[in-house]
Order: sequence, then C-alpha cells, then structure tokens
Amino acid sequence: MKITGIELRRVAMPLVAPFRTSFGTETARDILLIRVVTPDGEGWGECVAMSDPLYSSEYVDGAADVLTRFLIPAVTAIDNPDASAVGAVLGRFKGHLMAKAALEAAVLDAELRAAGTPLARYLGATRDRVACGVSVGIMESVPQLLDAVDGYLAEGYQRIKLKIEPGWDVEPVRAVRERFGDILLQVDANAAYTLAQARQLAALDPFDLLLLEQPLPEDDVRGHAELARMVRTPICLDESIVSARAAADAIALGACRIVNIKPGRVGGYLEARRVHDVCTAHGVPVWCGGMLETGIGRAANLALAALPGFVFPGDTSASARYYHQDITTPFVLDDGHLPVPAGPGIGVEPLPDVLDSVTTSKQWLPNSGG
Ligand code: OSB
Ligand code: MG
Repeated sequence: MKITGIELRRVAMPLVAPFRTSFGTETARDILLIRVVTPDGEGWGECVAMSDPLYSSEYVDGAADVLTRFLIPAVTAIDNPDASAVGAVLGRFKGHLMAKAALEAAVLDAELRAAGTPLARYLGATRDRVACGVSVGIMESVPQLLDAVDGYLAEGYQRIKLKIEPGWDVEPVRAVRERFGDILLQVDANAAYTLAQARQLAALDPFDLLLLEQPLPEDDVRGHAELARMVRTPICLDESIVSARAAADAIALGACRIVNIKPGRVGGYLEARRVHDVCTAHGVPVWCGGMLETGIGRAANLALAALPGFVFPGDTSASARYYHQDITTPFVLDDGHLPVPAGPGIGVEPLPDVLDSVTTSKQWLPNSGG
C-alpha cells in the first residue's frame, strides 16, 4: 500500500462529567487522531495518550512529537507498508507504545478498507456484539456514587468498575454491594497502593469482586504475585501488561489471574491479539480496557473485544457515557451490548462537520518519498 501522506489532528472533547481516578481528574480529552491517506482511500487511528503522563509515561504532546520526528518518517520510508511492516520498522524505537499503536491502527484501517475486510474478521472475532461495562470514577460522596451507579445500571450496563484509592475503597464497595446486590462488580486502583497496604486490600475480600485491577505500580510485577497470595480477590493487571511477553511473564509469576487488554498500552491491535492469544493459551480470561476513546478508538476496541478470550464485559461503554457529541455516529447501548462494526476496516469514520468543529490543530505530513 502506498502512502500519499499522513495527517495529525488534535481534537478537544469535553467529557459529560469529570472522571476522577487515583492519578487525577479528567474534565476534557485532548486527543490526537491520525489519518493515513493512500491512493485507494484513507485510514484512521486514535492515540490514547492522555494530556499528562500520569497513567503511563506517555502524554499527547510527546506522542505527537515522536510521531512527527521518528515514527511517521520511518513508516513512509518503507516502500509498500502494511500494518505488520509498521510494527517491524517501529520496533527499533524504544517505548512510545501509544503513539506506535495509533499509527499502526491507521495503516491497518486503510489496508483493511482497501481490501474490504472488517477489522473484527481480520483479528479473528467470533461475536457480532459485545457485553459492556462501565468504569465509574471516584466521587465526592457515597450517595453521589450510588446515584451514578444506579443510572448506569438503569441504562443496562452489565458490569460496574469502581475506581479506588486509599481512603476510597472498602466504604464505596460495601455501599454499592449493599444497595445493588448481586451485580458484576470490580475495582481499579491505577497503581495507588503498596504491598504494605495488603491488609487494606484484603478487606475487599468479603465483597465477591470479579477482580482487583492494578493495585501496585506498573513495574512491580513480583509485588502483585506476592499480593495475590495475600488476598482472595483475583488480581487483574492493566498498566503492567505492556506486551505479550509481559503478559506471559506475569502469568508465569502468578501475578495475575485476569488481564485487561488495551491496544494502545501494548503498541497496537496486532500485539493486543498476541496478548489475547498468550492469555487464552494459559487459560487466563481477558477483557477490553478503555481510555475514554471517541468512536474511532471505540470501534476498533469493539472488534478486538469480540475475540473468544474476551470473557468479561469490557470498559467499552457507549458514546454517551463519555461525550455529548461523539465524532462518529454514536455507539448506543442495546440490551447491555454494543454492536461490533461490520463494515471494512474499523467500520466507522468521523462525521466531517463534527470533526471540524472540535479540531484544534491539523498538520499534514506529505510522503516526500512516495
Ligand atoms: O485504568 O482503566 C483505566 C481511563 C483512563 C485511563 C485509565 C483507565 C481508564 C478507565 C476508563 O478506567 C475506561 C473507559 O471507560 O474508557
Ligand atoms: Mg485500569
């Protein structure tokens, strides 16, 4: 596939409500979109790096910089790049997995659209709709949290994930369990605890949580293995799983019984599929995480979440959970599910007028060699 040029576009997307985690409060997203233009059409990728390096080391200005200086020139220098060639040529640059993932996704979308192949079919999906959960931020008070959870359950969400941190853990979990009974419930700490707080985390044991997501720092895989012997709730890793190899290592060490797969965090949809394959081979169930994506990233995540190893509902919520106005036709929850897009590539594209109305900057990088 020849590349004519690549456009980087920044969009400003206010969230419907502030989203608070142990690492900070998000009120709006500043999102980098990549559009790959070829003689046969185009392809879209969404970079999930956040404004500040608080969830991981990446941040959106850094992603734009590494893409412009290094990643895009390396890809346009290849003769006829396809998505697997993108992964190979970007491998020599260390880190920047979210930036790499977005570029690979855009190339893959262009390639699959040209071939008429849906991303879901290409990845090996076995479902045409996926069960959805919702990630609920840290709130000012327990009553406010109960209202939020009540609303999501009324909309049909099949699983509730509560963000926790020291000081906001047992009390909100108990309150949600008491009020809503036997729902699928899990928690996410975004690395806010240390192993010394294992007793506090074990206090969550009586509440029959599906899983405890990333309680300890990203690089503390052994700590998670030790913690797993001290708590009954299954440990799930998010931040620590940066590759299929990291997943294999974490599983071998006994650091997790469940894995959250985010394509951006592992460097792309191809590596995400390999993470899925490694986990499935070890009998470890996976689910699809989220990074507050627009419809572009969501469409691709839904394709991934339709693979057979994704046995738990993911953080693949409807457009309205995030944005009053999504940049694609909105994804709408139906009976607790979202449909897997069936069209070629990711199966959706931005609505031009909406996209223009939220765009804060654009940069066109022509392929000088092409
Ligand atoms: O840890 O899963 C996380 C959002 C931003 C950064 C990290 C995380 C999250 C979420 C929200 O939990 C998931 C979503 O609904 O997109
Ligand atoms: Mg998480």
